[in-house]
Amino acid sequence: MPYPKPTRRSWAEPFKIKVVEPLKTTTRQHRVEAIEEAGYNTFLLRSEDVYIDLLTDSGTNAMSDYQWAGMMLGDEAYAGSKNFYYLEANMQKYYGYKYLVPTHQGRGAEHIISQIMIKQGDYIPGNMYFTTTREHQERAGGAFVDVIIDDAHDPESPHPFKGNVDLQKLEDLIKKVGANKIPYISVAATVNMAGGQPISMENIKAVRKLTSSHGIKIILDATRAVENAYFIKTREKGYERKSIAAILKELCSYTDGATMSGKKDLLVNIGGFLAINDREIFDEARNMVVVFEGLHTYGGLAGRDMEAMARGMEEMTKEDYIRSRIGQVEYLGQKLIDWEIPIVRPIGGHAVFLDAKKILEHIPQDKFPAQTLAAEIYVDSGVRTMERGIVSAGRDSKTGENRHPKLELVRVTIPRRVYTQAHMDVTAESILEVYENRKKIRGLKMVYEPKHLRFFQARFEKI
Ligand code: PLI
Repeated sequence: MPYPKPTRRSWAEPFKIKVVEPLKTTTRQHRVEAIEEAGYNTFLLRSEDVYIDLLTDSGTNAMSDYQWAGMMLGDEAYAGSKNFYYLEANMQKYYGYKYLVPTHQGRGAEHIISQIMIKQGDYIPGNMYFTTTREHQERAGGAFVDVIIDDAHDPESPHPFKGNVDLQKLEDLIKKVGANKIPYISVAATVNMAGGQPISMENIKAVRKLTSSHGIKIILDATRAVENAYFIKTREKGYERKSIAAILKELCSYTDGATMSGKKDLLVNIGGFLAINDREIFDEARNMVVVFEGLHTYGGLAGRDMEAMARGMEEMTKEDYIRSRIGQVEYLGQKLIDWEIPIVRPIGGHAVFLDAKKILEHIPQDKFPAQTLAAEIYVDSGVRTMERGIVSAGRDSKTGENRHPKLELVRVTIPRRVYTQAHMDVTAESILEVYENRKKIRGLKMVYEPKHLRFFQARFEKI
């Protein structure tokens, strides 16, 4: 069949490929055995057995020649590495916070800020939970309270800013428990578990106003804040002509500090940081990092890793980069929408989220529809995705009961600058194949459940 003429001009990735890593293809029988051996958990597969790896966008980025060149300039001094000072300067330039504490990755920063700011019996409101963030809040004695808008829990709501905080829910919590029991609100940009959905500038400004009047701090989870800035630019009135860099800095300016997983926006394979404006919190954090991560000028990282992060900050804010980054996710998502496969709408920043509840509506949530769907996609094509539903939500820390999140999703996550449009086509076609045979799919039962962050290591068997 001849290709139809295009209705619009195409754009392409703003880079060309200099080094390649061969992919391994496997037979269906090999994959049937591999997933069984992995306990139907895609986290337990060997990467060697995976064809296209869309498990996560965390640490899976392709670095640029500019970043690799910087790796050779690693100053591996134990103390006062020059790469630290460069990273600090770029953090101040692009994020605008005063003080920097490097950590080995995002959860290192979450651990430190939680231990410093949270007391036993405190409440930490947030725009939906993230797995590691909530774990550290609970370990410090706090209780997470979800204050995201209701639209975020509805995969079909077309709200352009499903990451927004519901100000009424936040105000109600402050009234109920008192501002002195709320050390900070944890605001994520974008919201991973909601489907990579952004928060609007108008909303974060309103959160700032409300929290300031009660003396409550805002800690931003800036992991994908650049992607959030892109959505503000393309969706929010008044920001169309502002640069991504200016939007990012404005977003951060309404907050008191940030935890950061450099493994996403910063286009590297490892690294993170805590950034903060308050001098006392900084002094405590700088002291604590020595105990848990490493000296305050490396925080568990090699000098070369800090250099790569600093250079990544310069690349992440480039307009053509971020447009192609989100454009690739959109390309995959739009294909699935055109084929009427249920996904979270609008399409997110870092991933397409399949609505497993709807796709496998014959499988009840306690038989793990999203876990099942991810395993089926792997068997079909070797494409690796991950569960974001009842397994990820875990158990209530007080009652020990399973949490039943409204969203039961499979995340098809796109690493930055790694795969081509053809890989997206192969992925979409595999998802279509599984979707068309969905009635034959049966659920799973959990046969091993780890105590913490169970989704990483839980094991399942076919029913
Ligand atoms: O994986 P870390 O420790 O560098 O970062 C933890 C972390 C914090 N916040 C958010 C929003 C994340 O997405 C996050 C890590 N995300 C992973 C690993 C993911 O696959 O999405």
